[in-house]
Amino acid sequence: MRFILALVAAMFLVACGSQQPQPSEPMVSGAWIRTAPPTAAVVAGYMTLSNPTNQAIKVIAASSDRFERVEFHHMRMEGSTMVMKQMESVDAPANQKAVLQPGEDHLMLIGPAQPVRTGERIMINLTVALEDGSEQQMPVTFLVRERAPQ
Ligand SMILES: [Cu+2]
Repeated sequence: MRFILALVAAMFLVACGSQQPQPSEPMVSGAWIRTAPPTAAVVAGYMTLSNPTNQAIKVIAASSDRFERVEFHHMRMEGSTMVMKQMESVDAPANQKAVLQPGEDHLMLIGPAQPVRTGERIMINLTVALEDGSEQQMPVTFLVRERAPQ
């Protein structure tokens, strides 16, 4: 009896698996913007860009109605000082991820039209360049929150 149940469970898993194929498109998950004081001139955005394809992809531009400008920044310690440097793109090699997270790479969202508020959802449009030279637009909803999603 136990064996039959296990077999049924296995068949069920197989059936579910075939209905939900692996994502074959680049995808963004866990997109969020850190809550900032109303006077903040810049805020930071974070996300994970998954690239399940066999070609490298790069986010080469980002824009949003809510901000004057969106840049890609890399953050690191120089001695005891935290230094931010602008990056040309966010790169996800074939079958890998690009992770933007606090203390490291991030989207620098410059000049908010209005202050960002906890719980608010903000759309940022990413321009993704594929290895073959084609580009695609990827609109991503960022959730404004106080800390990183678990
Ligand atoms: Cu920055």
